[in-house]
Amino acid sequence: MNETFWNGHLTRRATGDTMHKGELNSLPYPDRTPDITEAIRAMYVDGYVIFPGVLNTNEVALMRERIDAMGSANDEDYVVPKWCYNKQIGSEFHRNPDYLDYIDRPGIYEVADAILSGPDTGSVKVTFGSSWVTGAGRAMGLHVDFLPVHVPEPVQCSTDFVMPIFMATAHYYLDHMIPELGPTTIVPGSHRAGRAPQDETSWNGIETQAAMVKAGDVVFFRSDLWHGAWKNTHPTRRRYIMQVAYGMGYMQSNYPPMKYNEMYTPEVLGKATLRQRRLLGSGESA
Ligand SMILES: O=C(O)CCC(=O)C(=O)O
Ligand SMILES: [Fe+2]
Repeated sequence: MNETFWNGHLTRRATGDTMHKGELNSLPYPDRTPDITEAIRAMYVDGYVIFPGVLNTNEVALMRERIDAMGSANDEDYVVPKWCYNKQIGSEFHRNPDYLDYIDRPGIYEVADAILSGPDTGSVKVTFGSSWVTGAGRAMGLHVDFLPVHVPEPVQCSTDFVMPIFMATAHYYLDHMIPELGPTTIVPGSHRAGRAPQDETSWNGIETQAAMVKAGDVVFFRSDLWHGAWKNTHPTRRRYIMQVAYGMGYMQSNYPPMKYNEMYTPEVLGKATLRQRRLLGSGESA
């Protein structure tokens, strides 16, 4: 057998079959908004935290309207043959001021800042975002989004090791989740595997569980946590989410950073606060 050189960087986000089968249990649902310290702790212990009721009913309706207005007016354009309805629109933070409403929500922003900013690695920034509507047939096996360093499990699980968080994503849910709508699935604590899932749906005896959230809730999770999505089997309804991904300052964003403000519309430049400008990569100090 050939010895192949591996430079240690992430190779695959998942390998083999990582789709949970059989019954699906729900993650514990919080009875209140976590305070910032609790939420930060949860990001290191569980790898995720649920913020209930981030958007109120009107804001949920507005976000759904905004998503419906995006992209092609022809719904058929998003029907992928032999798969599902899949409308995913990348967030144009530099063009559309509406996105500013969702990048620095109180509570979530402070947690993102605490886990991702560093004195020498730069302050937290928004790296990408998307609005995503998915219909019947859509499912996603467990995977990691980003894991820059594979860390052997015994090291990860030793009490004095802290794996930094390099990226974390906030999912805004715009439906009252039921299994048929394909909730996001999570294996709590699985970031401590230190690797991507391989033909498995549990870690350390902990099974895949569903985020049975309500419309307006946010799930914030680190990018090395094993997660996916349960299959949407609803005959008519589609699931609406908006993603806002945050990264450490060093990371590149997939939209033009605000230091190139000539690429920004006057509407975004006129509306953004200092905190929002920094999240969009203006390079200004606080
Ligand atoms: O749709 C979901 O609930 C999960 C999506 C996801 O994990 C991804 O796009 O990487
Ligand atoms: Fe993912």
